[in-house]
Amino acid sequence: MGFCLTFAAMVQKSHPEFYTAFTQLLNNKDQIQSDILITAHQNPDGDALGSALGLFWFFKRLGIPSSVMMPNDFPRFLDWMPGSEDILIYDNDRKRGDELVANANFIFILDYNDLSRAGKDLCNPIGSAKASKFMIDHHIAPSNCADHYFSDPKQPSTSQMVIQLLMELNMHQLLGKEGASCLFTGIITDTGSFRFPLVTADTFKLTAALFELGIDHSEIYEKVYDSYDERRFRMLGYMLAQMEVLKEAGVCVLYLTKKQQEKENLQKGDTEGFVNYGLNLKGILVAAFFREDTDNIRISFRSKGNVDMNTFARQFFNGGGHLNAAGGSSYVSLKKTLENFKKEITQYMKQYE
Ligand SMILES: [Mn+2]
Repeated sequence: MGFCLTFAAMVQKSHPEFYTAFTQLLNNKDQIQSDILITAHQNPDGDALGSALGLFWFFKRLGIPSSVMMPNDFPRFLDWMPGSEDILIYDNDRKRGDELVANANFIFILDYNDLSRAGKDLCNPIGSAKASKFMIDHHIAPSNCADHYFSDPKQPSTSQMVIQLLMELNMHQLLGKEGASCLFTGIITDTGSFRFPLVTADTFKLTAALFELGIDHSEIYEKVYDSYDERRFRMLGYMLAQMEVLKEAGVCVLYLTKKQQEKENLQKGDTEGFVNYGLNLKGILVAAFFREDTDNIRISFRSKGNVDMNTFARQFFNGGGHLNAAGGSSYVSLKKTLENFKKEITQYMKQYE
């Protein structure tokens, strides 16, 4: 294909079953009767939206009808993404959503590894759907919920996996500027703009291909990162002013109370990325952000180096994720949750001393 990735794990070699099934789908495109349904995880982020819309533009230019559906709404700083205006939000139109799931012959499961991540209401319809399911995902330990797997936790984003797959097929040109812009957004948001450890030479080679498709990277960065509204900026102020630092353990504790969020009329997605500020402090290996919700506390964990937040989140906070980025939840008060966290993390960090 005139293009050489550094790893031996080309999709065709590493996931031959998926590659064959995907190729067959494309070869038989004229027989596809109903929209291919493209889904991603609840509380969709840049990679969920980016990978889904990237695939959508590819199918569109190939003449395959497809629909993108998200379990719930996505943050406003992503609403410029080409195609985002046509995304069906399951929470807003369940009837249409159920129809799409029931009628689909193919469902794509993007950026999630277990149907529960599609939310408690959407996971059952997808699970019992007759469609053949294709998973493209980079989370650890996928559950047995798809028919075809392209699952690789060494990949820094699902969007990178999509561009890799299409390049191997030498069909990535079909993405156009629109699809390429979506995939670029997924790559930068999931890699902290190319700084996280899973980024490799391949990330840059595949990103170069997106540049060749005409993306305006500066404009995309501005849209994604210089997009705070006043509400979000003030919220950040509250959070930073009340942060706690456990110097010895190298941990930064961030939180927002429900009251504070209500005062600024916080919207879903307004705190996206807040947890990362904790890692900007010198000497900090772990940042944790606690957001008090109506009936639980939503938690994000970030870490540096080999500090394993996936295991920590699983063990203590009903969650999981990646080594350096995980999430969880707590069902006791914020005060008690913070106390529990400080106690457990202080103990947990001793293994890294
Ligand atoms: Mn992702």
